[in-house]
Amino acid sequence: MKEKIYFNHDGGVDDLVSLFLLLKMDTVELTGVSVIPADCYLEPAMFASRKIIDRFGTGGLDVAESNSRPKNPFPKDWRMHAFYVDALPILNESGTVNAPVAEQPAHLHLAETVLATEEKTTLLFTGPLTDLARALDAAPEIEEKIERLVWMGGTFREAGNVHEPEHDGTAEWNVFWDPEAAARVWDSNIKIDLVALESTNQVPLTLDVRERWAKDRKYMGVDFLGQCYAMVPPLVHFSTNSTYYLWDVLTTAFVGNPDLVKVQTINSIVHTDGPSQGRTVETAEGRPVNVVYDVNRDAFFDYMTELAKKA
Ligand code: AGV
Ligand code: CA
Repeated sequence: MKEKIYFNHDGGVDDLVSLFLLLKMDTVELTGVSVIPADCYLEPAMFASRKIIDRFGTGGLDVAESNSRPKNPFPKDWRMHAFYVDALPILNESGTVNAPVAEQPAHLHLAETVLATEEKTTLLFTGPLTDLARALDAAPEIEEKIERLVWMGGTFREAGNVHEPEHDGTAEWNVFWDPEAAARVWDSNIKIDLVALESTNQVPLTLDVRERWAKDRKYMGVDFLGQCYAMVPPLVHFSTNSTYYLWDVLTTAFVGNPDLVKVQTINSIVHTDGPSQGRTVETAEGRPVNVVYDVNRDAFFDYMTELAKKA
């Protein structure tokens, strides 16, 4: 039987590519999609999501809008990316947008979808955890219907990827945007699989990957990958604040093919205040999380490119 997946994302290039790849996996069934305006603006990210579902899906999915708010907002330049994906000709050829907008806000849509699904649901989150924290407060009974949470977030390395005033650089952005939400989920009994910077650092966007997608652009889905990853800066000489990694796509690929990675269980807490807010720290008193700390890089890029060829 196919694994039931509910996907909450925040409209970045790799979030939207993740949605596309999920629609191409025959081992999973998407039960719901929602969008949180964290690393995106909501309107273009909603349109892009609905158009990706129309173009690459088989129908039957609506998309819910989050009304969650940040503690620490994302930089505007990064949030603009959703406008570029939404404008791609490949998503606008039909001139129509069919996938409906859900009536409920994302956190209630999540709760309703999980309760309405007979089997337990795997939650896939590639942005902050705010909608899950709010869903748990609004409908605590969902907890026992959640198989596990797979989240792109956190790191146990010294260096995170937040480079902001008043912060010490130890956090990963999806935790930093709303540290309390992560702490709320840590407080639950949900099983957590964390795709942390340890593994995502091993899959930067590089020029050889772009060249590979360019060579195979005769496949519509591979052309779509190439167009999307033309919008963001690759790793060339050294990593900068804006260098792009395949953070969320690795997280999504882990759901479809867990053999790509290595996992280790770590007890951890989340810092919610001060200059280290959003930092995930290993400590014996913490709760267990399964950390994806290593990936077979070549097998990962092969896997996602082969999925794209099915489009
Ligand atoms: O921290 C990684 C998360 C992922 O969910 N996001 C991007 C991915 O969607 C935030 C982020 C960190 N560095 C970034 C980010 C960058 N250089 N550009 C855009 N987003
Ligand atoms: Ca994201």
